[in-house]
Formats: sequence, structure tokens, C-alpha cells
Amino acid sequence: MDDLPRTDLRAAIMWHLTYTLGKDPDHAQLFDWRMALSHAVRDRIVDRWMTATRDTYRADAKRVYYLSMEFLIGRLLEDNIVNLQMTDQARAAIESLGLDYRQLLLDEPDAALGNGGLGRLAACFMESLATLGCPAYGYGIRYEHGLFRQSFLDGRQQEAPEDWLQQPNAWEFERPEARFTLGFGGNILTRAGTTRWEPEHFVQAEAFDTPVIGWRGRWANTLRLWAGRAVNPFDLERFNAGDFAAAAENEALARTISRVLYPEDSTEKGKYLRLMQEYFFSAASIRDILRRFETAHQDLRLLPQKVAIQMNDTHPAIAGPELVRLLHDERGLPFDEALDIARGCLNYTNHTLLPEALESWGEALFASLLPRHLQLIDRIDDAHAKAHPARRVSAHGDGRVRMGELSFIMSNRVNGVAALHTGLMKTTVFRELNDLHPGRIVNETNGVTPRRWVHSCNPRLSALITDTIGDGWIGDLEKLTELEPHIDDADWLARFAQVKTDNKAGLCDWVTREHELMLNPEAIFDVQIKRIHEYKRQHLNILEAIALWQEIRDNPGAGWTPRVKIFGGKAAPGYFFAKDIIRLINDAARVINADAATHGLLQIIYLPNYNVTMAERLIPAADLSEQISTAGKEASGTGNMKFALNGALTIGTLDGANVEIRERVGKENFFLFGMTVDEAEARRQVENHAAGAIAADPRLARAIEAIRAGAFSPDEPDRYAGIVGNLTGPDYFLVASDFSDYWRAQREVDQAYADKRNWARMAALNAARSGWFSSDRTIRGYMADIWGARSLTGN
Ligand code: NBY
Repeated sequence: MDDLPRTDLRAAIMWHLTYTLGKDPDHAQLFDWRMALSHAVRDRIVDRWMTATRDTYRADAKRVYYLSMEFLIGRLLEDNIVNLQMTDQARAAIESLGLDYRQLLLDEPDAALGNGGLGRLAACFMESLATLGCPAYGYGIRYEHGLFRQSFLDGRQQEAPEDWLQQPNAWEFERPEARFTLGFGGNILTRAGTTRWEPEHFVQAEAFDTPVIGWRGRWANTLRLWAGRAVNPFDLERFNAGDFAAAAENEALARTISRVLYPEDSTEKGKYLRLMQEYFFSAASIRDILRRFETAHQDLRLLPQKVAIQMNDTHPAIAGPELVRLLHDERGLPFDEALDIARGCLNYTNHTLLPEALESWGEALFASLLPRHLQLIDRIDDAHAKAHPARRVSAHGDGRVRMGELSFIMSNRVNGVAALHTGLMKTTVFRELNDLHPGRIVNETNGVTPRRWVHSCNPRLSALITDTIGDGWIGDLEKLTELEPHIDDADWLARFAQVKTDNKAGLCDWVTREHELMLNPEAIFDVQIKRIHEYKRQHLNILEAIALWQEIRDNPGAGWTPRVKIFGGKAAPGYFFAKDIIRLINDAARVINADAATHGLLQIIYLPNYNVTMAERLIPAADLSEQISTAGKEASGTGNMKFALNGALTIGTLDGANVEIRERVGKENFFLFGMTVDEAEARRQVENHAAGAIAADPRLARAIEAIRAGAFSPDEPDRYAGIVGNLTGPDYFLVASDFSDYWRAQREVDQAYADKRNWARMAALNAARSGWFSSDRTIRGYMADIWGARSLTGN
């Protein structure tokens, strides 16, 4: 057996094909080649990874721990190749083997361990933490099944299990020795003044580590995901007695904990297994953090100097009481000291103000699973009430345990994810707590990693930018402002416009291949991709499309700007209104696309199974980014940033980070419409506001009437009675009241697009001025304002 070749990538691929995959090149499939390349790339990460770990120990540096139920990673092979700056080498090696490089990259399944923005943010943060050389660990769950696969049957969403681990995962290292046994249920014993929890059921958490390499390969961190394992996997007694299924029952139950990602991203379901998952991953992570700390330190009071823990939403909130329990019950520190230490380490990011999304648990369910934690939460509440006697805000009360309050009380810093959202946190859900703890709430506006969301996904744009200003922008995105002077150069602007044209052509090819549909490449590519939600208002978008269709039919010769409306996104399986919206879009698309009268002028396509990889295809080809949530409801948005960076113009409301995007790109380069937060609040108080808006806008009235009369569901005319009833009745998200202004803004888009040159100029200004929305900038903010962490690579 030859040694593994260390420098020649092609030879390393051949080596791994033989010795890691056990395949003869003559019989190797695309999968085998991809695995062989992945292993060869992984080898090149590992040395860097181990030195980074050693450097951290040696410097005794503060470590950041990012606890998140979700990491929406997508594919990793290209990310890793790009960050190691091996793209040319990898392509050449693969092509020399007679294979197609892109095809090989596309063979990798998406790691879809998240629902949407929250999970994707965690993945961008991991990449930026490594880029900045900040010693950090991501902690989460190694779900066997990520977010479900979506397909359409007669326009209706169908869900099928996702299976990314059917194939071996080249990036992870299983750590059978890194296990913690976790308890559930049971009793609390008090003896001689000390209290201990004696759980009844036990499961083990086993670690799987994935290295995360930063830009230019200077630093690597660890993403540690926990998998459920049985303490006693197999009951030999039962097996010998002939009860084979029961013999393996323990194992099956334990594995259930990490079996599936819950697909609900906005309504709190209060499920028993969900709370088990939350405790499982939080408790395993906290134990791992303490273990690592105790290998270097004896004095637990130093913990806040060495450890910063970020809770991504309230899902890991139980980490607070668990840390207090370990310090107090298990290590014997006085309760108040344990609480102070825990609070010195913990921080909490809020991602939503929607009341129905705030986690809370019935106390009976909570006590049945975590009896000791409920007691400790009461003591935490008491300590808080003692320190702030004037007002009573508690985590436990009225028969419920509220994770938002718990997280806030247990945190050193609490942050929102965009300026508007952070302001609203202070005046709405956390008003009282903010009064008690002024200064605890801070803002850290979201960002996205430029490596994946510009450089990799948009190679044409990346090449143009690098050709213009050098490649420094990839690691320092605010350098994009250096593009501005070139925008007035007609030749340069033509090249910029050509990038979009080529990307659109590429998307057209893909849509034709995959969906047998021809898109008009001259049209505005108008894209709304995100989870389906009433507050995100995909129904506002489709209503406008229907009204536009009717208007074009009335007046076909009016010089319409052609449009392709592209939708993508999944609905939570139990969110029936969202599923109706999906079906309506598909029904309307079928009728409108078949209409010869509007052919070439208006097309609607709903791409099934939207995921990270699809976003990477769509965003570079978009002209128009739909960010049309009801003001005050979208905490930030991150898709909005990706579109702007890739030269799409936004049509949007004053919501979330749209506000900051508009400030930066300039209001003349942004299509603003709709009510402000205050106007929306006031509008809701107006009696029959929806009916009033409909009566005042004949276009809106006609579009709703078409839906009501079954124009898009002739076989079942009242199919959309629910949607129509909502739009004409309560309309909490103010679709009707914002419609007229949305229509106006859309016609401005039409006008602007007709002037190709000026459109390109506006698009280029969006790209040049959006560099602030890099997650590198966001992470620097967390490091300085929240974690007190420093870079070990001088970044
Ligand atoms: O987090 C999103 C926000 O809606 C978006 O505005 C923001 O940009 C993004 C990052 O800060 N929230 C989100 O994606 N939430 C979830 O995916 C989610 C998932 C699970 C649950 C709740 C929300 N859950 O309760 O299980």
C-alpha cells in the first residue's frame, strides 16, 4: 500500500477511492468519486483544525459556544474547497479523471438540519466564526431526517421524509468516546440539606464532530452534533426469551430523540418529544463545556471569563437551569453563586415577536420530564423577584413555564436581529424586563456569509468584482463600496448587466430541464423564496399577479413589462392556511400560464422542495426580491440581504432588516410600499378595514372575486373560501390594506425595468452598498458587545 499522497490532489483522490472507499476506479460511481474528493479535502482541513484547537488551549482563550436546535448547512464540499482556495486544483483533478466537476458537487445531499432563517443564520455564523479566528463550537442535534422533502400533487404540498444520512457523511467524525448519559423524569431527594435529582429514564448523547474551516483556511472550529443512543442498547434476556422486537426497544426509543427535525417554525406545539430534544442537546452541551473548562481550571468562578454561551432562540433555554443544577446540586456551589456564574456565561438571541411562536410548556408536562429544573426555575424566579421587588415578571406562573422570560432572566445579554426588531422587543414582549434591566437588550443586525452567498453561488459576479477591485472583498465585504466609481463606466455596467443576463439564462436552462417549462429570459425575474406564512404574505404577491393578469387581458397592447413570478418555500405540515396559499399559487399558475392572451407577459412558477441549494441557484438570477411582510412581523430576514448583494432590487415594506438595507442602498434604489409598524397597528383598529380597502380598490375586488368564484379551481369553486373569508374579514396581516400601494410599487418596478441601463445601475448600487450585511460584521459585533471574545488569528 502506497502512502497517502500529501500534495497531489488527484493522487489523493485515487488513494481514498482505493483505501477509504474500497473501490476500483473502473467501477467507481459518481458517489464514490465525490466521497474520495471529500476525504482528500477533509484531510487538508484536519491539520489546521487540530492546530486551532491546540492554539486555543495554549492561549487559554475564551471560547464561544453557539447552542442551536438547527444548523441549515446545505452542501459542504464546495464551501470547504473554496475556503481552502483549492477550486482550480479540485476542478483540474476531477476533470483529469474524466468527470464533470459541477455535477460531482451537485451529487452531495443538502444537510437540511433547519427550517429557515434561524437555522441558516447559525450556519453562516459558524463559517464567519472560523473566518475570524474566534475559538468557537456549534452545538446541535444530528437529526437523522432533516426538513421534509416537498412535492406537489394537484398543486397541494406533499411531505416525504428526508434521508441525508442514507449515504455516509464524509464530513463528520464519530466520537464514540464522547458520550454523556442524560436523565429524564424520576424523583428529587433531599438529604442533609443537599438536593439531588434521581432520574428514572436515561439516554446517551453521542458526539459527531464536523470541522468548519474559515476563509483562506486560517482557522477551523467544530460543529458538534449529538445523536441519541441507548444506555443498554440490547436486552439479551428478552432476546433469549424470544421477544426480539422488545429486546431492541431501548435502542429504538433512545434513537427517536435525534430522529427528526420538527418542521414547525412558528407555532409552538408543546410536544413532549420536543422538550426532550431541547433538554437532550442542551444538557449534553453544557456538560461538555464544563468538562472542557475543568480540564484547565479548578475555580468555577472563572467560568464567565472563559466561556460565552449563545442560545439561538429559546430552544436551548433549559441550558440555564441545567448549568445552575450542575454548579449547585452537583458541584456544591451556593445557589446564588451558581446563578451568578451561569448568568455570566449565558446570552439569548430572540428571532420573533409573534406571540404564537413564543415557547412555553405546561407545568405538568415540564415537571414530569424535568422535575428538578422546575424547582430551580422557581428559585431563579424568587431570586429575580427579590432583586426587583417592584415588579413581578416570572418564568413560571399560571401553570406554564415561559422560555422567553427564562432566557431573559438567565442572560447577560439579550439581542434582537435587526434594529427595528430590537426596538420592538423593548416596547412589546420584553417591555417590563427591559425596564428592570436597561442595557441588557442589544442589537446585532443579521448578516450572511459572502463566501457562500456571493463568491460561490455567483461565480460570474465574483469574477467581475475581483477583476475590478481585487479579491479582498471576499474576506472584507465592505470593500464592495470600491465598485461604486465603476458604476458610471458604461462598459463596466454592461458587464455587470451581462452577469445577470447569463445567470438568468442558466436558470432558464435548469427550469426547462427539471420542470419542462420555458421561461421568458427577457422578463423581470421576480422571486419570493422563504417559508410560507401569513405574515410573509405570499398571498399578497399572488393577488397582485392575478390582478395583473386580469389587467393585461383587458388591455393586452398597453406595453407591459414581461414578468416571471417565481415562488419557493415549504409550509409547516399542520399549517393549513399556508398550505392553502401554496395550492392557490399553483392553481393560479396553471390557469395563467395556459392563457394565450397573456403568454410571454406573465408566467408563474412554484418550484417544489426549496432548500439551500435552490436558493444558491435562484438568488443570482433574480431581478426583484420580494420582502413584503406586514411591518413589525419579520424580525430581520436574511434572504433580503443575499438578493441585494447579488444585484436584485427589493420591493419591500419597512420591516426587519429591509429598513437598514434601504438606508444603505439609498431610497431611490429600493421599491418601498406599505404601512409602517404604527400605521399597521392603527389600521387594525379600524372597523372592517379589509372591506374598506377592497371597496376602495376595484383591482383588488376583482382579483378576490375571481378566487371566490372558482376561476382557478373550477372543479371546486369554494376551495379558497378560507382565504377569501380571511382576506375580506379579519385580515390581521393587512393584505387588503397594503394591496393598493403594493400594486403602485410594482408598476414602478415595471417602469424602471424598461430602462435597462438605469435598472443595472440601481442593481449595481445595491450590490456595492450591501457589504455591511456580511455575517463577519455581525460576528464581530457579538464578539465585542456580547461575548468579550477575541480572534486568535488577528482578525
Ligand atoms: O430567523 C427567522 C426570522 O423569521 C427571520 O426574520 C430572521 O431573519 C431569522 C434569523 O434571525 N426565524 C426562524 O427562522 N425561525 C425558525 O426557523 C423557527 C424554527 C423552530 C421554531 C421556531 C422558529 N420552533 O419553535 O420550533
